[in-house]
Amino acid sequence: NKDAFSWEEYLKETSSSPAPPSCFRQSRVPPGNDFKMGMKLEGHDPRNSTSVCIATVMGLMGTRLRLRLDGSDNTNDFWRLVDSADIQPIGTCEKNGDMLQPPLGFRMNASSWPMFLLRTLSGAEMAPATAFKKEPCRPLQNGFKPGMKLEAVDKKNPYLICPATIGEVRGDEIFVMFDGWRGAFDYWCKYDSRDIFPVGWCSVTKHSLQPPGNSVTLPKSLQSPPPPPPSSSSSPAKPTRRSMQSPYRLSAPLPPLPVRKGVRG
Ligand code: MLY
Repeated sequence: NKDAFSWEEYLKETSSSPAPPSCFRQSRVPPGNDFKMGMKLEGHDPRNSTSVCIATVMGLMGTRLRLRLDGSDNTNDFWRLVDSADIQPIGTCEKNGDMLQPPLGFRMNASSWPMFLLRTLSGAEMAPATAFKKEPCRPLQNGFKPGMKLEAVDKKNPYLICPATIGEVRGDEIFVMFDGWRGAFDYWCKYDSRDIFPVGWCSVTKHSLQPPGNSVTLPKSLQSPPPPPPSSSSSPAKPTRRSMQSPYRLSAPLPPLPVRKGVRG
């Protein structure tokens, strides 16, 4: 398919290089995805990470699972890798002497949780222990350099993985910039984030890869600098409105956009 995005051509076109696979906290050989639709497992509530809840597999893509917490609504689905430390087989929690918790926003009265749990688990298809893969070790140090290309989860649309570029490196943090989106989706994260992948990951794991957006990447002289990385000294405050805006807002009107060869409508 000649219209499909090709890293090989794109790297040439942008005279750039991929970040070496050793930079990522991902297995060199991606794990297989042995989960099936509807299987149940235990997972940390993304909105309340100390509590372990029952989750159901609502979708599968590449090495990722689309999960929904049982007793929650359908608007808070989230994605996890099959080798994520956030998920485990049903029974793990109890084996550790802990109790399964209702998800944040449990749609029933809290008093109905024990019965809900019983009904949810009886007759459920539980994901087998063999489907859960060991989380890879973190690389010993941050090996990323500005300009390196990668594939990254769009945190605002987490079902999407997109071509991206390292914009800046500061200590353990990297600034991930989404190619062709003028900064609107960029974010800081740790170098060992599970949401970033080496070039070619999607193709190897059969995950869809979004093509770059069709906004031109501004020359450095027209960009405002990325916001500072979240400081580790300050309390983990919830993001402010300002920090959720694009860090690449322009102070001057945009020059006319040259159109890249082979751009999609
Ligand atoms: N249509 C949505 C989704 C944009 C996705 C951007 N990602 C791929 C970086 C929008 O335009 O907001």
